[in-house]
Amino acid sequence: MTKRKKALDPAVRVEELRELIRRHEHAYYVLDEPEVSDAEYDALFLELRRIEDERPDLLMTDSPTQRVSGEASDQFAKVRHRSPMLSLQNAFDEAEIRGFDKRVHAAVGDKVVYCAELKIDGLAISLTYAKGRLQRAATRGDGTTGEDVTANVRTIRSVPLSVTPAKGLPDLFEVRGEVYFPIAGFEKLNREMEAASKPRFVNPRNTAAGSVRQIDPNVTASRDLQTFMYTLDPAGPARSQWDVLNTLASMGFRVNKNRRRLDSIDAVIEYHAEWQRRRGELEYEIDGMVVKVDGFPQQLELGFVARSPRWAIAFKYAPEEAETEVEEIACYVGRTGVLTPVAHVKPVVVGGVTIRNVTMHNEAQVNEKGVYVGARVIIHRAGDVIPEIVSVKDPKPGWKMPAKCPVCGGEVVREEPYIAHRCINPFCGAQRLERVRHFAAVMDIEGLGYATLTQVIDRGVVEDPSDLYRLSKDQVKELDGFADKSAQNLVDRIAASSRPELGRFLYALGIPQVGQATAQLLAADFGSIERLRDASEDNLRRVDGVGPSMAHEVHAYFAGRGTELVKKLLAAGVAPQAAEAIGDGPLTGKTFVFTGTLETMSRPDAEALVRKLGGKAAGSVSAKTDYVVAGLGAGTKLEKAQKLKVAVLDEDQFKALLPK
Ligand code: 0OX
Repeated sequence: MTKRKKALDPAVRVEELRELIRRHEHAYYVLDEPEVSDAEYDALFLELRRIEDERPDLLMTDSPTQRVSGEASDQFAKVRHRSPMLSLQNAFDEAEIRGFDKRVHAAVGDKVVYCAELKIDGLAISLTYAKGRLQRAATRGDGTTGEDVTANVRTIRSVPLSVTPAKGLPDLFEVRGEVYFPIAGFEKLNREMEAASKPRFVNPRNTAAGSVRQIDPNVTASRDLQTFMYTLDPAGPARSQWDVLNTLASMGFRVNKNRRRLDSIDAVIEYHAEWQRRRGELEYEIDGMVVKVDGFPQQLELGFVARSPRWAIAFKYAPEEAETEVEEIACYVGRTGVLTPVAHVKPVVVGGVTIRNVTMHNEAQVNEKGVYVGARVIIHRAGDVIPEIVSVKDPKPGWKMPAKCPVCGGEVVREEPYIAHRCINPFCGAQRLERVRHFAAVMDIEGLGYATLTQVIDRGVVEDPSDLYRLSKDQVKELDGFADKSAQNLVDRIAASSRPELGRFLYALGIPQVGQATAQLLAADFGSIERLRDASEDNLRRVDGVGPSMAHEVHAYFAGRGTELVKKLLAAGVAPQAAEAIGDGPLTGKTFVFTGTLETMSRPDAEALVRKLGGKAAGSVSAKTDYVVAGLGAGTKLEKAQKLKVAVLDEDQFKALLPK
């Protein structure tokens, strides 16, 4: 029956299809809640395009098929904004935001409600609608005059090409907001650039701006840009900023859901701090919070200074990117002898922290980025993430790892197929120091930092971790920074660590490729250090979660230096406690992987809990994983879980699985 209707009345069917497609695009791109599968959507789209091809008379510019038009102007026309696009004053700390609040109260009296929005680090755009149709999209430009980027902005799927204006809006109205590049899309684009040996894009903001100013709208369309809208002019039925946001959402614009109406500056400060902590969860970058006096009557009373409203302020977060200069590229030697290049840079504040050193992975990475001494570089650091050089002003490849170990002068080799360069001298002082430091850190021996370890190693009193247990109070007392009591305390703390759980002990040994999770698996499976030491490679390989190369490394470790070290540790009184065999419990048979930071417990504690309850805690996500528990800042493991369709739990859902 539908078929006949289609055939008989294309004009009706075209409208029906457009309506359906618009609804699905809104659900998908604006609400993030698709109602139909991609295939169903594609079928509708194709049907519409076929009819329009056959009946050009039915074609309309606001049809969903018309996001990319064939034509592109090679220059953007200048357009004058109907009213200037405002800029915002900034507050960089609590004192400044309190100053803003004081000024607001002084002008409008006691009762003020603020509308707090995340400040999207994108580029501002203006959309003009005439009789409900998108007529023009323009960049901010200098605030008075921008560029006409209509052809490009039309390709952004969350920008409605036509809308039903809210009651009370005139024929012509304007919507303003932000265009941004979602972080995942940005990273994907950079992976594609790298694969094509092209330079990476520096950051999502610049890339979004570049994408909107493309000559060819097809390029813009391929970039999957997104939007959040926040201004409606005139405001129609709205009486406050809060109303504006709701009105925009009801007309089909994409509006950020992370917004709040707050009745005190203390609440604003708290909300700002909350998003400073949580900013890593977002799929876009924010550089602060925009705090707006909510009510229009009060906004009117406050008015403007120059181009900035006195009723709004950007309450900023510390910038996450900064430019500086590379002064030296040094190499650090780790406990397995791997050399890691570190760029020493002119100190610069990024994300609120002073950065002096930026670690790179290996020689290949230094050269892919083109880092050299004297290079101007952009450094990025977000939240707790390790700082990284994201781009180099005038990149030059050609940096080389030293041929000799910078610490012991030993030979440096690169063993194919590994990318890393290693110092192969087992007596290298740096490796020794790092091995002992790793052991002390894993065994939780407080007060054994680099300063103390360097001294005991330089004096030759400590050669390997077992020597720690032979240190006397008198030997420690001789070291810088120790007196009688503190020396005794350190000796006591070392002695107190001598009955470690087997898994912790294995991890502390520093066996190549054996991280915390693998160490626990091995401990649970073999139950004693002796059984593990004597295990064959085949026997190791059969442990769930231990791959062939790991099994090889463990076996090689005990065939080499490992057995001797373990013997010395046992002789020095260290007695690893047999791990509790994985027993029965509420989590028996379930494998968990933790990623990101949990709020109420540490990751090792959460893993220990899983094991105690009969489950397994693994280090990486595979088809065998039952649950991925995602904390704050969860990254690639979460992506992998989604790809493999593994159940993802947040911290509360994880805790709900535990016995009360
Ligand atoms: C943003 C953002 C920028 C409009 C009128 C005064 C301030 N980057 O997310 N600007 C505004 O508001 C302007 N709100 C925002 N959320």
